[in-house]
Amino acid sequence: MSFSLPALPYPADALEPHVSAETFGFHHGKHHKAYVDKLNAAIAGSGYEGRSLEDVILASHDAGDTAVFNNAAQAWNHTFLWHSMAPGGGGAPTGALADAINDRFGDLAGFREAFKAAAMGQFGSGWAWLVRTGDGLEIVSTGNADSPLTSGLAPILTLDVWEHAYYLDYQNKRDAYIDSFLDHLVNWEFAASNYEAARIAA
Ligand code: MN3
Repeated sequence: MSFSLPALPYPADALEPHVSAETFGFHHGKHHKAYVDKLNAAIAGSGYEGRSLEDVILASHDAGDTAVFNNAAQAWNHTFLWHSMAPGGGGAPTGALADAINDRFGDLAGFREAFKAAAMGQFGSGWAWLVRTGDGLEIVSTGNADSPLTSGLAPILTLDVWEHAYYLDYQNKRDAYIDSFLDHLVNWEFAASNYEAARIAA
């Protein structure tokens, strides 16, 4: 049994003009697909076959199997990214997640500033994340394929800051891409469900 490329949770043009269908054609149809295909090739006939994607990420990280880890983590990160965005997204969180954001960052503007700083500050390729720690929220960035899962952190929300995520729509303007994500795309319902699941697990 092998991993398959999940469908986007919305049509490829649903996030226009903030993320174009052309970007999704490459980012989902080529990049994400390549991570899944390379992962399947790398684990064929190995002890990783038949395990969950999360298990493969953690086990390959522990074992130092870089090719398996990089493709497994990138497969997971991209699926999480698609769900971190939604048509008509942005706006403000509600409920327990909103309370936790206010506790940690003062207010939504404080969260926005800290998230943007992490996404801008990631040198080269990587990811910005809102994560649940043992007792609260934190913003972290990871390089290349790296995942908060290997640090025992529960992802709540992510943004891909590899150039392939934004170059067609924003060229070198990573700051404008991050602003679009925060203003128009964040899927706060997805974030709230991840926060609640992590709260129960903690
Ligand atoms: Mn990407």
